[in-house]
Amino acid sequence: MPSKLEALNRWVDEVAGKTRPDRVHWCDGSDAEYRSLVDGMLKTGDLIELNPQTHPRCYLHRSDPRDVARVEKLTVICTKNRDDAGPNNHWMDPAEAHAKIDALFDGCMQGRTMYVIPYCMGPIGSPLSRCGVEITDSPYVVANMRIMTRMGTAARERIEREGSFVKGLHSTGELDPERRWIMHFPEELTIKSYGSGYGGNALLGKKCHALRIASWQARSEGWLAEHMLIVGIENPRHEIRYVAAAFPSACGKTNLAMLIPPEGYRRDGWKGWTVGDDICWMRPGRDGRLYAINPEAGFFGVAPGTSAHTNANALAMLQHDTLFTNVAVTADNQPWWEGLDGRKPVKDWQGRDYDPANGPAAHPNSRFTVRASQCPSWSPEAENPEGVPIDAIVFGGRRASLVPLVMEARDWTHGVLLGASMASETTAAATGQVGLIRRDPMAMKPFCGYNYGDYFAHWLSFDRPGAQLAKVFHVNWFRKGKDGRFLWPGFGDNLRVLEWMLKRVTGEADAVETPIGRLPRAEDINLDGLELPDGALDELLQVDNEAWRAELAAIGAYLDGYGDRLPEALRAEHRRVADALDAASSGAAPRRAAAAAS
Ligand code: OXD
Ligand code: MN
Repeated sequence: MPSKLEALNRWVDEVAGKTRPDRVHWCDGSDAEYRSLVDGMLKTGDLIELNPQTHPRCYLHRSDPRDVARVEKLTVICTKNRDDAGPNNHWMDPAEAHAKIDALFDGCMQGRTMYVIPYCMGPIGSPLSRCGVEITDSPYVVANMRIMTRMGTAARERIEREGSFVKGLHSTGELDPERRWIMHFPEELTIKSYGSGYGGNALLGKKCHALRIASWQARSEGWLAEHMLIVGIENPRHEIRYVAAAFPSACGKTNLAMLIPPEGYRRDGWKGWTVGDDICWMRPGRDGRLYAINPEAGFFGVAPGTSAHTNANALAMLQHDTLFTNVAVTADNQPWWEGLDGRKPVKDWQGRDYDPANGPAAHPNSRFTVRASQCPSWSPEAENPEGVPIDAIVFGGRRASLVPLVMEARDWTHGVLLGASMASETTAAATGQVGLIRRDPMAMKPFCGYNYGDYFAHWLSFDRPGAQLAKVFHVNWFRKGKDGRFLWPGFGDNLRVLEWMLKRVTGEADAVETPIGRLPRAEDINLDGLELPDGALDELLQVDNEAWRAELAAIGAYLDGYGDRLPEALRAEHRRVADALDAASSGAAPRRAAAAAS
């Protein structure tokens, strides 16, 4: 038998009986296996070799044009009790869901190979890691899983020792959008996905396991599974402090995770260390601090906008051993996307001769898959089985107006409210209209595997005796001026804001109390070497009480949607902020005159 774990063999047999593949292949995760998968896909045309001189061992995959992003409307959480999934999720009764999707799986792997992928999310030896097995008929999925997770023999052996694993069953089916589902059964630690080969729908270790199922597991086991990057910031004293930051999809998590300090900072000895760019699992350690691991081993990043200017670390890591999906190519067969450089592509993402009349050359959600260790700023601490201690938690959204550059929560409960109040403009990472404002608490709207009301209560529960919790902040890199241009340069210059936050952590910086949180004064942000338009920083740090009263009313209405499941402590915190805004509006305490906070 391929595995020593009877339950695993039984499940594999059962799936093979239903899907009827021609062959079953147990993945060992070896280089030779990866090479033979790639060779096979080069033969079938699933992969196209890119220029081997400029990009050795890099390949392009062109997906079905109807299969280019996560499909939230077909992503469902199947719990016995509908309220356990909550109004934040699409829900289906588990029995009905199994019946619907099992009918699609019936015989779907005939003529194909069925791959069994044992994988571990997180370092193999870490107590924070969790394992799963994905069964798929897509060699593209196997190759991506090899980059994104610790997969193969070592993961299988850990699963055999532990005796339990998350079950993920995937088939690309016919890639017909009308026959597509991404289903989660958290009570059974099971995922079933049919009809899509796109990363977020098909690499089941990522969004499906490491966020939707893991958030459920985390709640019952006392930890947090979050849509957050993890970055270490080293200061000139060689102290490294770790920040976990939640932003919705395609809002710059990868860039912040790979931050390159502005020149003056670099000269002074500042450095960024990348631990993770998308997912963070954290739990309190013995000293009461939160310790985090990145459960992934690779990056599945958005290509457009990545350049030597915006993310030189990413560009460096993409020069070899990378899978590209839906990018364009140049005349000499190099990968290309909008924002990369001034060259002209010759073929667009669908393989057509490039014609600007057809839209962007690279799909706006085109991606790269690359091993994390290829990143020049990769932190050796990412392999630490104990995780890294988190000093600051940052929430952020894409907001053209209202929301200041940065604010600090007065305490944990206020921090949970800041996270629960997050809203952002939608992006190309999911199908649907781009640029609409939607509420996206903790950037988990598409990923929280249970009722948000219970999730907020779970977050609040970390504030208990002995806890040494991180400070919580909210940022907005995307605020625009009246001329429609971004007021803040973003990218490496975000370190200027992180510096203030980390100095708040160590008690080396001041803040001003406002009804919505603590803000720096303009002079608290180091602008050395940065030309900002006159008045831009003042505008970025402005708090418009009247507009915020309207925002608080909208937040209150949104939170009310969680009814009885919304924790009373969060309701009370919302009332406290709303009252403070009312008092400030009636002229009691103009913000600039307020006392400095501790
Ligand atoms: C991602 C996403 O791919 O959030 O990380 O969509
Ligand atoms: Mn993401």
